[in-house]
This record gives sequence, C-alpha cells and structure tokens, in this order.
Amino acid sequence: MAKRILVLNGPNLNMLGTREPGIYGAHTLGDVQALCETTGQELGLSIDFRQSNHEGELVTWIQEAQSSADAILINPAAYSHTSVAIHDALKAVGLPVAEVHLSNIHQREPFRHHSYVSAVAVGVICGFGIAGYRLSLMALAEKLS
Ligand code: CA2
Repeated sequence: MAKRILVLNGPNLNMLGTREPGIYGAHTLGDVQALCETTGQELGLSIDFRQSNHEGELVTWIQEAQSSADAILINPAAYSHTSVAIHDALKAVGLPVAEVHLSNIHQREPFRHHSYVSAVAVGVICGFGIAGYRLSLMALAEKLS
C-alpha cells in the first residue's frame, strides 16, 4: 500500500506567486501542489495537500494524521517561529515530520532563525524554493521504506 503523506502549508502561503518573488519565487501554491503530486506518483506516495491560515485548523489536521497518514511534510510559515501548539501536536502524533521553507530562514531577520517545529522534525530543508518540497518527499520516502 502507498505510504500516505500529509503536506501542510501555513499562513499566507496561499499568496505565493502574487508578491515577494525575490524571496519566495514566482511559483504559486498550485505549482507546489502539482510538484508534490508528481513527486508522490514517482515515489509511490499518496499525497494529501492542504493550506490553512488558522493555527487551530493546522493543529486539528496534525492530530487527525495519527490515523490517516504515515508522515507529515510541513511548511509552518510564520507559525514556525511562534507556535508551541503546532510543536506539541507534531510531538504528540509521533509521525516522522519533515520541515520545509522556501527561503533560507537563517539568512533573514533574526526572528526567523528559530523554529519551534525543528525540534520535532526528522529533518529540515530550507532555501531551495519549491524544490525543497520534492527533496523532503524523497527524504520521507527513504525514511519510510
Ligand atoms: O520560507 C518559507 O517558506 C517561510 O516559511 C515562508 C513564511 C515565512 O513567515 C517564514 O519565515 C519562512 C511566509 C509565507 C508567506 O508567503 C507569502 C508569499 C507571497 C506573498 C505574501 C506572503
């Protein structure tokens, strides 16, 4: 049976491609979804791709993943730097987590240098734009094999 990956995207990522192309690139979130789905087909993964601007909705989806997913790929966006709730939910479900960021958060403002999610992630990829999602799925497929 195909391994199931829940791909979560945090606040404002629905705006991708409309502003700040110098930081986040020109791709839309639809492009990211298409890349994840193509990569999933190549790797034999089933992809459930979602975005929310609401912390509580992300927490609920993470909790539900306990019975519906084998691993989580998450770009928590700004919640990376603020959310103990997302950290706790990821820790509680105990699934392998990959954290991805489009930009290199360590080259940016100091408040972006710390992520509450990194401590509960198997690994973190940042700075490679949307290719980071593909690389993360490859790493998770390897981890689950
Ligand atoms: O580099 C990343 O992927 C981030 O997770 C993106 C977040 C940011 O808060 C993190 O520090 C790093 C922001 C996502 C918002 O993206 C926008 C894209 C276009 C227009 C407005 C926002």
